[in-house]
Amino acid sequence: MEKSRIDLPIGITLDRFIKSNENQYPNAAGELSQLLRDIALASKVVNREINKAGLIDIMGNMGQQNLGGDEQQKLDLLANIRFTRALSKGGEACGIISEETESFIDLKNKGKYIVAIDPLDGSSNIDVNVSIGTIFSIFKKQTPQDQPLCEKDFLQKGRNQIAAGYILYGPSTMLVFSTGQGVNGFTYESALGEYVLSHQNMSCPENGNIYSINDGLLDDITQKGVITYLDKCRKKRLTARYIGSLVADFHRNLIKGGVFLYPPTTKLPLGKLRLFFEANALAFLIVQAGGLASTGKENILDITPTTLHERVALYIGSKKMVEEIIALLHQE
Ligand code: AHM
Ligand code: MG
Repeated sequence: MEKSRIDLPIGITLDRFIKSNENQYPNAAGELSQLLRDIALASKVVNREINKAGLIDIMGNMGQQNLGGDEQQKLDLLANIRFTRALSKGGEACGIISEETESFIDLKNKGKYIVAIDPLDGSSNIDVNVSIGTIFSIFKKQTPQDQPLCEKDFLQKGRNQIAAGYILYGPSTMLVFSTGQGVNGFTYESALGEYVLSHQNMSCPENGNIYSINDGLLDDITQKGVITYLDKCRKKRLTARYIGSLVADFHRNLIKGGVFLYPPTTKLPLGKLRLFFEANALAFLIVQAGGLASTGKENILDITPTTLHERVALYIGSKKMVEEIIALLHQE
């Protein structure tokens, strides 16, 4: 059954929004609502830590690398601890997999959801006071509840997501999420300690003026169609905008219209971004907002992952722009 969009007034708190949403479903036990509240709570703690990062000695990297080979920053690790702890104590998720850890964690409770999370994305921007983000996906455990949690519970298509969202730690902090009934954005009002609905039923313009790619990759891009697309963008005098924090680049393009590209390169032949921690959640959101997300060959939401940390090429944003990239890649 197609879910109807939630239409609640600007200014309503996240808590009331979640409650009203839940009331539409008489049989809802409130577990997903509680899970979303747990994520929101952890994000407030992370937000506080990010805000004071310049003042105390938690900046800088740890000198160790995570699984993907990226240097782990101290705040990445702190954020990972905060979210894991909140979900573990909350009890609604039975398992969590984070970009920062090799395997999943069995939270050893009766929760029916599993969470995939990138606790702090945009690591190269952490030390320089530029926007960063948290990205999360919520799925249902696939195997029967009484069976121990296993990898199969996590290796699900993005289309199976029950909810997904991100937190953008920018000039203001925002939580943007969807439970499959449109996308809503909440701005954090720190004086009240509350997220407040500020962006109702967000929709991504069908076409846009912005293209976002790391220009330094140009000579390493392995798909001719992408080079052709970028030439066309320049000829059309589109605007190039690239922050290097996926959540921030995505958020801007969602609102203004645009496309984000991270193609396969000679160095990273599968692309850089992780299906499970970055691409899936944003694909779920963009589709809910009327946009599209693709590897160029396949809809992101249709990919069945074979490993937890697998990477994908990512073209995401305004529908017509992504369709044009797909068409050019098909001509190769
Ligand atoms: P991270 O998970 O180590 O933070 O890497 C992901 C980030 C994204 O936020 C961003 O879109 C991309 O990496 C930028 O990569 P690059 O520096 O290669 O342009
Ligand atoms: Mg990341």
